[in-house]
Amino acid sequence: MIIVKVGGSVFSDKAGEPENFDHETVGNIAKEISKFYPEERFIIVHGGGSFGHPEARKYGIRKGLPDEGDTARFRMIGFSKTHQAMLRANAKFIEEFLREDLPAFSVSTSSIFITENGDVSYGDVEVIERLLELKFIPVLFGDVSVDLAKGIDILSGDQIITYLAKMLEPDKVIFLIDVDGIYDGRPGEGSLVQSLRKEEVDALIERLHCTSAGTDVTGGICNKLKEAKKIAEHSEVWFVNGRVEGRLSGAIRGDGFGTRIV
Ligand code: ATP
Ligand code: IP8
Repeated sequence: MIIVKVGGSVFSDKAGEPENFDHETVGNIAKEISKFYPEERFIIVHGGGSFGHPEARKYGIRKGLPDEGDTARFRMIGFSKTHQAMLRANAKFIEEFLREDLPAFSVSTSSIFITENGDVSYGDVEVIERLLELKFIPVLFGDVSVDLAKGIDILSGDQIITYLAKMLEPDKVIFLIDVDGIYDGRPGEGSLVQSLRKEEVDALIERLHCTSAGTDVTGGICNKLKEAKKIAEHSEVWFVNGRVEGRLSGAIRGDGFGTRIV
């Protein structure tokens, strides 16, 4: 089984208009997956992109829920609105997969996970396991979450994958991002790291300037690397360019162009 994370920067322009969606790119991703399905099983997790991040930021969801008052009501409305924005992104994903005759099925993240300070503290993966047995392609997404410490928070798609990797031991986890892989430095400036051992990840994180860009509320590339290090305890991890046709197929086959963490 392979888990594919479709980054928000792949299916939308985070700096662009709210809720912009790149149908062509997601359609191509579905086409690539259809070449390997049903012999290979897949779980798809997509990020927030221009759907979840602007709403989460506007309503200060990561600050949690105060006991009462106007701010509490404001955040609760924002909690629901952020989730609705993610449901709209998710519906677009499912449509593109169905168009390719792939039985994608939406699994609402906030209904099966509870967090504590943004990390999964409880997750019910039973329905995901059953869907996989039945050859469905479960499609989860970065979402809002009920949080044991803060009342509410955001659960990043990257954190979801770490939990799923621990519970389901996939053969491979593939992160689709909008650049060719992980760079030792800024993308385009530093060199592309084609192969990395999990023991080398911390040193790379230290060398990078890890301020998250624009509207991102979940920590950008360094959060991804931190999670990738944990995931690498359970499976091989790839970072490839999700906007370039053929790169996902390469990572699925194992001879792809990008960054491989073992
Ligand atoms: P989302 O969190 O919405 O799902 P995402 O998974 O696409 O988004 P980002 O958090 O946007 O991922 O992180 C990917 C971005 O990180 C790329 O757009 C890339 O330009 C940027 N980036 C910054 N530094 C690096 C680096 N050293 N190597 C690779 N990408 C980097
Ligand atoms: O883009 C964030 O998920 P991510 C989800 O995978 C929201 O980090 C709602 C902002």
